[in-house]
Amino acid sequence: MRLLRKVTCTEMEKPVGMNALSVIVIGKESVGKSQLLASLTGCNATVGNFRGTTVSCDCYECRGRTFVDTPGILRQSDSETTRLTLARLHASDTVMLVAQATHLDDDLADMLPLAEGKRGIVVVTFWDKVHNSQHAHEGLARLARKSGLPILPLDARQIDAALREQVFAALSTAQSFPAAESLPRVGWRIEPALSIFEHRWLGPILAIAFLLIPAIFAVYFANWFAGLTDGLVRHWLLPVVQTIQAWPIQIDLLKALLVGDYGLFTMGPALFVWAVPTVMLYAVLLGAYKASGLIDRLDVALHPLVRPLGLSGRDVARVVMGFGCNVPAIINTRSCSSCSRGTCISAIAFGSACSYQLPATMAIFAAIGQPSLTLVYLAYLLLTTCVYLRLTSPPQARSPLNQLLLARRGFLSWPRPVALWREVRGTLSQFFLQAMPTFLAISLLASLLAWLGVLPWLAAGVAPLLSVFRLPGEAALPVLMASLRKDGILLFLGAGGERIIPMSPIQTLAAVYLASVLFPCLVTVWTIAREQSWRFAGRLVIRQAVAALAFTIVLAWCGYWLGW
Ligand SMILES: Nc1nc2c(ncn2[C@@H]2O[C@H](COP(=O)(O)OP(=O)(O)OP(=O)(O)O)[C@@H](O)[C@H]2O)c(=O)[nH]1
Ligand SMILES: [Mg+2]
Repeated sequence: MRLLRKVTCTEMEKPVGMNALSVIVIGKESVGKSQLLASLTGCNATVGNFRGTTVSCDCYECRGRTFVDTPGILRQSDSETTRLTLARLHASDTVMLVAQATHLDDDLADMLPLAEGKRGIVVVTFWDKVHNSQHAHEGLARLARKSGLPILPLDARQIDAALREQVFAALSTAQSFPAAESLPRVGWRIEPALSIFEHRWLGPILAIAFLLIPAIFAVYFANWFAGLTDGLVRHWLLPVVQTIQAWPIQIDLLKALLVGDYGLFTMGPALFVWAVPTVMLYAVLLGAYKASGLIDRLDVALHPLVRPLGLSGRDVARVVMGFGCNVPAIINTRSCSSCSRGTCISAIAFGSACSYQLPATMAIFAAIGQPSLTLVYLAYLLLTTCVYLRLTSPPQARSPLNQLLLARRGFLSWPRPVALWREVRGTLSQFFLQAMPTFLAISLLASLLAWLGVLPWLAAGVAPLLSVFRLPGEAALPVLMASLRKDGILLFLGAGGERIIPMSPIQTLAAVYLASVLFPCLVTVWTIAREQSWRFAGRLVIRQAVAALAFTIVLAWCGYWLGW
């Protein structure tokens, strides 16, 4: 089948309602809207067994129709995604209402009022979970008769040619949605089986263990991979670097940008040796959690633990996602409630040690012969992130009245390779297409600042202040560089990779901690400003810097008094 074309359809810029052949696909979270579109039309919609997988209205053209895939609606939520979907819905006329067969009465009662008066059809997904009994078919037939609507039960993952034709035919005979109260109820409700994650004590313990697995894997995998490839990559690049270094002095700036101390070829290998494998590993592991629906269970189990920090259980997955790359994680906060979204963004900016930050940190500790300091660093990062959130989150976000907003418990399933690949591809494309170009621009900016002498000049100004943290003045440059790009932490080793700043283990720990949390990297700041506002980003940066300075003083002096 011909692949459907994804068309630009950002936010509210295109009035969908003006196109008579446009179809808006709405439904609660995780009812299978994107899967339905993918199977129906061959498009690459983002599908995942994870609430809030679709975070923007995405449009696809197929057979002369424009399908608008929307983020799931959570009636009680004021999330950005729910607001976006409702606004889209009001601007459109043909609606494909997707309801989950297992909770058909609830879905219709909640969703029909939103579509009332518009024309459309009802697609009932997860039909495979309903016993294909005569009773079920009679229930649906009664519903179709009373409502006058085309109602199509199906398994959205398996749509054959005949079923596809039925759906398209139904769309061309779309009818007006009646009032929900006028419809009979089918009378069944099917809940997924309870799992160990619902156990009062074991649930949270297991959930924490599952969330730590990606970090532990990332630490070992990144170390192993870097050990294997670092020398090789630098060896391959050597002839290029030597050629550029031999260029005439007149193109000094270009040389600085490419092979200077902070140039693309000098620091670039770290990107491919450390960051890319870590991002990929996170994408695969989290993708498996998401595609199986496990992450939802983890969110529910962790909600009581993170609520006192101003986070909701739903936010935890985004914070973990930030360990791969902060950019997709921050974009994904769109489906957080507005009450906890700001706190979730703060948690990512402060506590999610991204794939540049964590491997660079590990490289420093490995170089001073203290690789186990990575665990101390992570423990202190976790502790201070919790304190920071507790102190800065709004009181209403910490209220015990804040219940976890989930329409229902999802079904667990083995992650199918195709679903896993979609997850991985989504994260990687956000990393390579959104984070990477900005990162490269920032790398060039950092080289330019270094070439102009601005960075060394600033570092010289900041150096004396570092005595407050018991750090040598030379640590100023890596700290400043890491404020622009997190792999700046590697400068504690010098450009050649050998350790040049003599510091004790506790000083190294304090220096690396300060460099990693003083400011979020520029790519993260830019993404936060785009998602929220420059004012929000500015306040977050100042707040984070104050907290980072205070936590570093505590670390440095406690370590000193304890004789570390
Ligand atoms: N068993 C079964 N699973 C389904 C069906 N439809 C979708 N799924 C699975 O349910 C999960 C959620 O599907 P999505 O298409 O991402 O749901 P969505 O409604 O787009 O979710 P959001 O965009 O997050 O609101 C995926 O793992 C799908 O493979 C179905 O008919 N039967
Ligand atoms: Mg979706």
